Amino acid sequence: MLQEAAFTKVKAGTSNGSGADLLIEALKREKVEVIFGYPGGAVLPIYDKIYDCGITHVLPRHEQGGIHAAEGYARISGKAGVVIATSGPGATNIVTGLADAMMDSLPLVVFTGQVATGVIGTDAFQEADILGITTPITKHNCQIRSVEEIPRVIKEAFHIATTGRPGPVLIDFPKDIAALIGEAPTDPEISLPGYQPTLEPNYLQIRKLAEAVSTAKKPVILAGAGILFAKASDLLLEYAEQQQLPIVNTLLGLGSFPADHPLSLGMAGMHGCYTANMALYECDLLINIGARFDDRLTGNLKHFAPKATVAHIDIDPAEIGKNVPTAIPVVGDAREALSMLVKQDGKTPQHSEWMKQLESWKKEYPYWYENAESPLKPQRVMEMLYEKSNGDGIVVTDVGQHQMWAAQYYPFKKPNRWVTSGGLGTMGFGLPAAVGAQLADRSACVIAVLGDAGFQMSTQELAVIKEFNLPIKIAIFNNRSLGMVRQWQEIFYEERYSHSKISVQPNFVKLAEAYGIKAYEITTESEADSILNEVMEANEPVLLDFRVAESENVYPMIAPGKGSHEMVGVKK
Ligand SMILES: Cc1ncc(C[n+]2csc(CCOP(=O)(O)OP(=O)(O)O)c2C)c(N)n1
Repeated sequence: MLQEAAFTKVKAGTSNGSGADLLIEALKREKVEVIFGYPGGAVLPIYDKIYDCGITHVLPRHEQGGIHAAEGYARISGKAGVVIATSGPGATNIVTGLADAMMDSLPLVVFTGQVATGVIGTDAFQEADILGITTPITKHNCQIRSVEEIPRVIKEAFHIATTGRPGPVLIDFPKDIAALIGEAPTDPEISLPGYQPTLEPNYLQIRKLAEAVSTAKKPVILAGAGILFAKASDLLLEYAEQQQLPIVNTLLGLGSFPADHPLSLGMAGMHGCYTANMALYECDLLINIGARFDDRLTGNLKHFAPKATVAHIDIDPAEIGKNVPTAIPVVGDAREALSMLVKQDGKTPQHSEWMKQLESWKKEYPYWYENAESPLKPQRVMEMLYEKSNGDGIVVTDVGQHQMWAAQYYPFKKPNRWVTSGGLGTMGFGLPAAVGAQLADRSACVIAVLGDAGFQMSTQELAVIKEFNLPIKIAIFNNRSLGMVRQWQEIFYEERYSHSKISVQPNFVKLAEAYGIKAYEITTESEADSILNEVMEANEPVLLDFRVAESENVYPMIAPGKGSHEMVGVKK
């Protein structure tokens, strides 16, 4: 029931206050520690309550930076990232981040301000139909219609964002409802009959899979980010060791299995390693756990895993059979599935020939490059970042060649040390995502690996890094070009470098210094060595402008339209 007079006779189990009060209360109930938000007219009633609410508020310098920071926070903390943006341009500025989070299954709860209910639909000042705009790129979205429903809608939003296959949820908040006084249940029941993710897999399907494993001669597990969301890395290790199953990782699944384990074959896909791609091509049983058979992983589907019986464990039934015909579908949570699999009896596979083959590929065809003192090789820089951070950093990347070198040359031994924009491939993601990652884990050594072009899409977030003294090591792989585009133009467009070389670039060292951040330009390996020794442990942000070779390409590579066995640039 709406009422104008506040704080009169509050019934047990109910709260009384403005819509904005109830929003803050609900966030506290969800134990939200940080809000990434940007104020404006439509969210002023909410910002008035944020002023002294006690929750850390981070003001990005662009709303897109705020939502990417929330994604980095969600990826590392395992909790939902919370974003607030005002109506109209504030809301439309977060659209890319929503699409990014949707593609990479990141849990976000996003609040947008909306014009007052009385003027919705009149093209009022700063009105945008954000529900219409974001319907295909959110897991769920809705508009608040009354004060009473606020606690329930917010509770549902956190539930939907973080359970099943995680994803972004958007709540549109009209300004008048944020200001209106009302009464609502403090901890309402939620009932979502249309949303009941299946967690426990069907036992018969698990039996079928266990039997397929016991008779396989060339089995392989493809481990995706679903393992990380399900916090199932320990069980993956136990199962892989029990059955002696080799593991291939997707880009987003890196870290779900220790890269230095003898059963690890490394990353597959367009720039994955020879062994992982060949294992997918030659295997007779492919067990996909929590990956979505993305085209950058599979290459041409006609040639993908042509000899394999495919099993696919996924919490999202829509993923199973979407791209690859699947003989053994298993719908459920990866942790539940693995805990059932480790308990199955049955012979372990007799596959010593296969294991020998994989071992010899690993030895013969590792990632490779030709080093030089100058110009500095980007692969060497990545190796040095690995060495100087003892392989224990959180690596956050932007999108492009540097992203692939980071995936290749920073072998993750633990889960949740890797933040990258995989599905959408969003330039401008890296720097703000590093902000969120560092806020999620204050003591970690966070390394932001960025291209010079992607860095320029979100440089304004240097201000946040300085403001919170986040000790992020910002490593720019500066090749004075849109490197990945340049590489494709070199290989597929007869070296016609159409708008991929950057002729005007700011001095990144001076730019960082303008924000009060220490910075170094680095041109040789020995310079890199001494500066990294000096700054890696620093308890303050540092920007490193690595002047890397301009025409270095990422290899191996599966060209578009080719199968995973048709890599070029493999070590001879
Ligand atoms: C927002 C956005 N625009 C365009 C692209 C297409 N794109 C992919 S990689 C790339 C070049 C990136 O250059 P840089 O940031 O310098 O990284 P590098 O490849 O040189 O390591 C471009 C333009 C994209 N992924 N995202």
